[in-house]
Amino acid sequence: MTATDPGAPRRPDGHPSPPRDGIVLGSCPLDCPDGCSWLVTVSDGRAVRLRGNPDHPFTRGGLCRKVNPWLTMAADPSRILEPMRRVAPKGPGLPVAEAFEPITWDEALGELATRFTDIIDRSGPAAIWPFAGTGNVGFIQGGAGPAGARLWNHLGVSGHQISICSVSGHVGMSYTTGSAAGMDPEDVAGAGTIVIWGSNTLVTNRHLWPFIEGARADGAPLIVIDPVRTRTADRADIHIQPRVGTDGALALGLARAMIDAGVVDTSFIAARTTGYGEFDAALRPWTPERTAEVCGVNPAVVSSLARTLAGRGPLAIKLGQGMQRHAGGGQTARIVSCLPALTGDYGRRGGGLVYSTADRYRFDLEAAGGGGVEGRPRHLAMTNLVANLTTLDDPPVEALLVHGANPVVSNPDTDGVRAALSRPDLFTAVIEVFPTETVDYADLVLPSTLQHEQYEINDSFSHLYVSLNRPAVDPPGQCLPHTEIFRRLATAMAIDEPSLQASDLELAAALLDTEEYRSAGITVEALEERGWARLPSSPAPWLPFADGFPTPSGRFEFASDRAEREGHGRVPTYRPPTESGRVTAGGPGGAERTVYDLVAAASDHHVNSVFAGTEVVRSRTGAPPLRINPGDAEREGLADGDAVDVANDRGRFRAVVRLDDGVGPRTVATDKGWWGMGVNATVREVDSDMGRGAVFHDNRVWLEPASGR
Ligand SMILES: Nc1nc2c(c(=O)[nH]1)N[C@H]1C(S)=C(S)[C@@H](COP(=O)(O)OP(=O)(O)OC[C@H]3O[C@@H](n4cnc5c(=O)[nH]c(N)nc54)[C@H](O)[C@@H]3O)O[C@H]1N2
Ligand SMILES: Nc1nc2c(c(=O)[nH]1)N[C@H]1C(S)=C(S)[C@@H](COP(=O)(O)OP(=O)(O)OC[C@H]3O[C@@H](n4cnc5c(=O)[nH]c(N)nc54)[C@H](O)[C@@H]3O)O[C@H]1N2
Ligand code: SF4
Ligand SMILES: [Mo]
Repeated sequence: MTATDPGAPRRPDGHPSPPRDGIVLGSCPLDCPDGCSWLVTVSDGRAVRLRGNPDHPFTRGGLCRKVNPWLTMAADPSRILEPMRRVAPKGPGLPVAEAFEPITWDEALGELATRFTDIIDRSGPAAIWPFAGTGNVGFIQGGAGPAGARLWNHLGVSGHQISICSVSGHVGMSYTTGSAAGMDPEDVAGAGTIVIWGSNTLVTNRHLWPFIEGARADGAPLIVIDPVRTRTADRADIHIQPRVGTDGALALGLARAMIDAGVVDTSFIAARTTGYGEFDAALRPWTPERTAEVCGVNPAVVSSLARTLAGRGPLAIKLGQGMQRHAGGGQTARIVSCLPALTGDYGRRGGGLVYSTADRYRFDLEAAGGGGVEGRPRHLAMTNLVANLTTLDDPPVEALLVHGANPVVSNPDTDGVRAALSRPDLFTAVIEVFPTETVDYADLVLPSTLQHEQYEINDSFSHLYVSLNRPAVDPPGQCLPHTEIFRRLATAMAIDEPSLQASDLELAAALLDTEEYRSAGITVEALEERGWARLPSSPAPWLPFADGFPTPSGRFEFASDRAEREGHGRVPTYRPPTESGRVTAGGPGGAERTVYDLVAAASDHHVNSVFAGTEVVRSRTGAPPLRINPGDAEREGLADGDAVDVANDRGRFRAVVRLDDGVGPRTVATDKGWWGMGVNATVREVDSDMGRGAVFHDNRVWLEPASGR
């Protein structure tokens, strides 16, 4: 690999300029479990090729169709290349060139500094809300890590909780196993039976697939539980299609059926778990018949699936993020996590649960972020954007600094988000790469670098390696990395605090400055050389619960005192979807209309809304689809290719009908992340049961032929 020349010219962010020719090691920063390691080929100072790292044990060479055209998308003609100030009213409709005027960095940061200083003097720092999303989940530039954290801690602004993705499942599992990291995903290759539960793994976690196929080659059956026959479900040996949001009931029914069939591991249960008797008692009402009725499946399916799960060990369950985006999402994850405890597979290699390995990384976030967030005046959840902007006082939010987030597309309640961002007394600065629908509401736009132009440390939530990404090329136009924007903002605010000027390398070194990383020799220098390293917290073979569970009792907790104290019951319980029972809704003119469960999950073409407005993606995607089963379409008088308005009493969006017999009855499916679609206009801004997660797939809609408007 090409080494950095210490005498090379410096970039605006203080890094030595990258070599003009060679191969530079990096990593994908997107919010995708796979956390790929990549190689950028640089020729004459230009990035000419991006490919997966063949030496990385999880990436194994290929990237994915979303990211393969990265370099072309990064050079899209719509890329924002200079700071801009609004000159037209906020809202959609105007091209960037008419809505904004270009300004210099000094002008932009001068204006931002004046605004922040005035707000702090008038209302206190809590009136400023740094709103970070998952556009880049790295630990230096990304929302997940300390981008800006030193400045925010110094100022004491409102804290920000990234609650939009997977928090409900994390909290749910914290009551049973004590950790969302249930096994090494690579060990799925040794599983005896595999369940993919509410995840479109082939599309959303494709680098796990070879490990799944490895187990299948040795005879492991693959069961997929999803209300939609996705590409992943299509490859399964058994596909179970429960009603949307009823997985908690299904898991309780399966648990009871396993116990009744006498196929549970009684010695594991006695030696390693607590609260089994209470759990068993709570399961009694969940007969196969009742379970089947709630979930809309055949009772025989429940009994036979229970036997299959306990049949050929060890049992590995890949739990999707999608299935916890429901009112009862936390409880569902909690219940499903009980199944490998019943089969005694948490102690066995190849068994357990795959959800997220993120908490194995154990970076020193406090050192890198200049302290913890405890000192912040309040903590605002990303998923409560509308409520936080419209109901908070003492003080109200007066300024938003958005980065790596696109709330007009990604947050629930699109109409509410638009109205809240239009508040005349709200100042909004957006650090972006592209002119998103959120940029339509920005007062100031600051141009950001992309991963191959910046320095970054990355984790993954599906493997156990840390990655370091070196800048391969200089930034285009006037784009700057987040870190440099925050350093310059501190200077513009006349804050004389040396730690706010720390370089990216110093921030990286601070993250890795723990006993665990030091003693394993994992330093910035070592990572710059190789690009990635196995986590010292989890050396292979990694059996997370071999020495006990990180719960208060040290055992797997079927019953939990802490869950009871925190209002979630001692034993897991089923919480039905928010809108269950609503089979018709009042349409226009008071007419009763059939309602459908709407699932808007990952698209094959983009990760959330990142790059979704580029020419490459637009040329591949056409119009947003609404997939519906032919029987339901016929009843609605809809044919393939018809435009349809999808609506409920919260909002509406337009899509094109795609007949798909893999979509269950009274269910419709589309994708998240489309630009200009507005699917989340129909989603409620309401907290799930645990961790303030969103309820994207807990949503009922009716259909109207688009010609009706
Ligand atoms: N290609 C691509 N990959 C991605 C992403 C992307 O946008 N595009 N996004 C990334 C991100 S941010 C995340 S968090 C992950 C998420 O990836 P996944 O964990 O796969 O989650 P989703 O895509 O939300 O939904 C997965 C599946 O859950 C199903 N589902 C919905 N409701 C229910 C239910 O009630 N029960 C059951 N059993 N299934 C249900 C949907 O039909 C869908 O097939 O993927 C990441 N990877
Ligand atoms: N209906 C429905 N809605 C969903 C979901 C669902 O399943 N269904 N899933 C939810 C999930 S799992 C998630 S994680 C959220 C994601 O929601 P958000 O956190 O809002 O993430 P994105 O929509 O991907 O927007 C990220 C923005 O970051 C920008 N960006 C990318 N890289 C960089 C960078 O390096 N620097 C800067 N400054 N900007 C960058 C992109 O251009 C993009 O506009 O969406 C949620 N929304
Ligand atoms: S989006 Fe996921 S699969 Fe694609 S390159 Fe990035 S980490 Fe790998
Ligand atoms: Mo996510």
